[in-house]
Amino acid sequence: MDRREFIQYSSMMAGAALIARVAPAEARENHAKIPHRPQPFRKTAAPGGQFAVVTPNGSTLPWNIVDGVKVGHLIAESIDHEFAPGLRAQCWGYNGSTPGPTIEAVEGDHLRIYVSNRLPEPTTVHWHGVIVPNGMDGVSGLNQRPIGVGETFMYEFTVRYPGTFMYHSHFDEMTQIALGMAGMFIVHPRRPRGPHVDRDFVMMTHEWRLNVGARRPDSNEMKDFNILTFNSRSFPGTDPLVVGRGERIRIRFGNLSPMDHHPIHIHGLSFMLTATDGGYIQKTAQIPETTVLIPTGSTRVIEFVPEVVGDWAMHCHMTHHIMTQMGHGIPQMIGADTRKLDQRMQRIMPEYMTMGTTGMGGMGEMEMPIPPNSLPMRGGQGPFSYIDMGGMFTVLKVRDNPDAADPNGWYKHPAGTVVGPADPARMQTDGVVPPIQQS
Ligand SMILES: [Cu+2]
Repeated sequence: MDRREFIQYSSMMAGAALIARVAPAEARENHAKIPHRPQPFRKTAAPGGQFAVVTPNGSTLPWNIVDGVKVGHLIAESIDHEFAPGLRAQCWGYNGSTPGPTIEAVEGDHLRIYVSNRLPEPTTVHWHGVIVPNGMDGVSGLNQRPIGVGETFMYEFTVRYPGTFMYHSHFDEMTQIALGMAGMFIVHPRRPRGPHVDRDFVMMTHEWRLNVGARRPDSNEMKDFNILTFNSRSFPGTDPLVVGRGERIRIRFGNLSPMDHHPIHIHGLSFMLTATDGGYIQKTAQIPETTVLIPTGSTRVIEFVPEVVGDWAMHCHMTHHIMTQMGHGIPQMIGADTRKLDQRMQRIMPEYMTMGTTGMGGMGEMEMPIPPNSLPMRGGQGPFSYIDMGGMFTVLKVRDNPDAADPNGWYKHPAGTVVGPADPARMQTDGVVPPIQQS
């Protein structure tokens, strides 16, 4: 870091220390408890007792049945979207949300989907992975003329194959997808395949660039994304997934991020990769994993039976994808000797202390003031202390009685099952000598 940047950084931190002293209450407000909405009660949605999919933080497109045809209506429009409490932006989506409502159908259904365009520019909808007549595929210029501002087009097709698909704009893709014009498209098989699944979740991953203070994500960004989301929500704004021990759980991931793939890791279990947007994987070819890579423009379906109750982390394993806005572009300070600087600064600001010299842990929870409409660098409050992950992070809550469980509640550990400071007497018995602390 050059001298000018260093002074800039230090004064930013100094300013932070100063304001933190003045307004701790407001700062705390930004880390307020997140009200998690309960997941809708499971209902069967397809033949063979197949349960409806649940889109955490999202919804499912309602159908009108007209002469045996499932009729739906997507409205492409600008929306005021909340990524997490404290951060809103003007995004584009469908029917008031991003991702748009999950489309859920059954193999063989005949669908008629109206698309109305309330955006300031044309649009189309492409049914990603769904095999449709060529003129219904939605690629602007290639398969249709774009849907003009204020127009409504009618897509109509039969869903011939079951699977986990997506839908998204195929006009001005870079802008419209980056602003949130995407959704999941699930087709249940007419006859259930494989073991019966008790809960079926839909999680769309996405990435955004939202400059601090801006009201609209920057759709021109190519590589430096600072809001990472499951179903367009960033932790601590993500709903947890509440499941039962011994139940068979399916999670269908999709990725329409502009540029990045997301390796999604789940703690406390291993799962099988059972399908992609190209179809089902033969049982003998399924792969056991604890992390599944969701390439952009793809879906990946996993199934598992959790054996161990508890609160298990589920997150993208790219460490910059579990950070939020304020965690980027900060100079490396670890090991810097700032005593002289601190002394000088303290003459004018007695509380001044340069931060980050021992690492960045806990910085998300410090009562540093953050600009209005922004997220701290990471994290949210956990049952023990601050959770140092934000962004593409949520919690899989495995319970013995999931339907009665409080989605806001944390797992209550049986006595003696939580790690803590070692007993010196036991250490001595075990021959463990504590290292001398370096200062
Ligand atoms: Cu990621």
